Amino acid sequence: MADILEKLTSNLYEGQADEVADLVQQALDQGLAPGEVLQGGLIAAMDEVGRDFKAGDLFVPEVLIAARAMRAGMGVLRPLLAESETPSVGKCLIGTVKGDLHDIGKNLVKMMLEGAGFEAIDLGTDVGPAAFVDAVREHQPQMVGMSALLTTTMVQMKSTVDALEEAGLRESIKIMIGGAPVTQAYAQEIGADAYAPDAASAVDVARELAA
Ligand code: B1M
Repeated sequence: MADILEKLTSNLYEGQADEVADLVQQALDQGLAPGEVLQGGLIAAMDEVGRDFKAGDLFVPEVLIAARAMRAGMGVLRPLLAESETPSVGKCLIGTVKGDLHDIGKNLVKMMLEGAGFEAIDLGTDVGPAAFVDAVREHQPQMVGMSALLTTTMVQMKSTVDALEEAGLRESIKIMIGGAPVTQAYAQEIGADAYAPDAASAVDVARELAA
């Protein structure tokens, strides 16, 4: 049993999407529960990817390839997890703010969050404050993540925090922000709960916020 999870972890780390999907099925056929395959195989591997990315031993393309393999594995697991009602670690909305079309970093954060067991709802790019507010009402997440890559659009993060406050939703959610021009000081200045400098740190921060 441990063998198959080890194989799964190493194949995911290497980004072998087809093998990962096969190994997930094999693990299930051997009698492992979907939640065990998720935690001990897929999430364990993405944790390792996150650690190595943070340490500078892996780069963006490798992380994206591993995340694609993660999605292949999740394709097999998702219907079973829904059936067995394995709880997600938390629900997170994520989007790139209004006026900003950069989404590579945001997508990476989303994939890493999913890799860590979060349900991540992607609002896409160019997401205005009103759209964040509507989505919070609709999905009732524990967390909202905003990404901005332009100094001219990061101000939209403040507008969104204000809009959530005005809508009476601020207390029900945690807000994490990130993106190249964003800093911890800026997060404090605009009243966000947290800042993460990269996708792997975003997972650590999300875990803290969800705790
Ligand atoms: Co644009 N662009 N771009 N661009 N672009 C930058 C950001 C820029 C720094 C380039 C430069 O001039 N040196 C500059 C911004 C300058 C500034 O404001 N200070 C810039 C500019 C000016 C522009 C345009 C205005 C150019 C123009 O048209 N004149 C224009 C704006 C369009 C718009 O958004 N309205 C524009 C357009 C584009 C493309 C469309 C061509 C393309 C985007 C494609 C896409 O995303 N689908 C693009 C790209 C690719 C870049 C660079 C080269 C790379 C960005 C990237 O993807 N990095 C960028 C220069 C650079 O950064 N070297 C640049 C890789 C990615 C993995 O990193 O996004 O930082 P990053 O995400 C990291 C962290 O920041 C963090 O985790 C991620 C992974 O570790 N993170 C979060 C991100 N979001 C997070 C959220 C979190 C937590 C962590 O919590 C929720």
